[in-house]
Amino acid sequence: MTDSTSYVPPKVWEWAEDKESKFASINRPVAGPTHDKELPVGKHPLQLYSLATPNGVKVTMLLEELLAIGKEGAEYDAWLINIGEGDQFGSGFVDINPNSKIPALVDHTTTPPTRIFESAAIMLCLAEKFEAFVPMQGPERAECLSWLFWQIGSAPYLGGGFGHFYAYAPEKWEYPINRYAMEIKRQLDVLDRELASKQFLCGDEYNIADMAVYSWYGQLVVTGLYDSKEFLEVDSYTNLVRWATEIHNRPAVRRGRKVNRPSESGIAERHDAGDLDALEKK
Ligand SMILES: N[C@@H](CCC(=O)N[C@@H](CS)C(=O)NCC(=O)O)C(=O)O
Repeated sequence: MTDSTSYVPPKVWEWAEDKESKFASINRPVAGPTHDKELPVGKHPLQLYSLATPNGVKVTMLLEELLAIGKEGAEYDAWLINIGEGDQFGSGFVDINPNSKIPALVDHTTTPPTRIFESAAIMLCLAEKFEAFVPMQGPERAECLSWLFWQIGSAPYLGGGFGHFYAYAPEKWEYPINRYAMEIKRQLDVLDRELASKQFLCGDEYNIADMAVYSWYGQLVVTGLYDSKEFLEVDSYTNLVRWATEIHNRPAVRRGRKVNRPSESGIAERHDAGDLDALEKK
């Protein structure tokens, strides 16, 4: 075990602003807006404000899957919220998500428009609205919601825990890396055992639980989030890799991953199916 520092917590915690940290410009111990900024509104019924992180991609995957099966009401404008620049603290965004995290969606088919925040809430509301990718009743629905909520409870250990200490913290500390690597390998084993006998998490039908879990754990084993494929020996979870690869290669999933991704492999904003078609032709 590496040496720990001799840090003794003070009686009352104080915010020591760390200007060096990768997240210095966005980490703060209070909520609420930092500046006035209205959100843009496009022409479609659904307005998404997001970024192509695993939490953001879940929603664009679902929207692209809905469009792929002909649900025209799922047409959407996707606006970029650059969390590195602090866009999540603009007054308009805080109005639709007081928690200042992407993704957030506004459904303009209701009067007044309905705001939805938290990725799983957005997925469930959309799947129910379009009666697709969620079983509407019975044990199948219970199983789907169980895995959907499992993802929301588990992924902070992967991103905020393992990913933070393995990839982003200013130094490599053995204690937190061990603690979170152990938990992530346990979670990967949970999924691998479950997928040994099933095509998808809930059986034969692909649904929002697969999309949500894929966006974190599937991307981890296929593309290697945090450059950790070797460290976590992700290839040893063969059932998980088989399931993740199948989802990764779905056309709608490929499209969804590119939305709100300001880079050569993606588009910063999406206002029309043609925006993604043009990118695929490049
Ligand atoms: N439980 C939330 C988590 C959302 C979340 O953590 N979003 C991150 C990006 S992946 C974010 O917006 N971070 C900005 C910040 O923390 O200021 C969900 O599933 O929607």
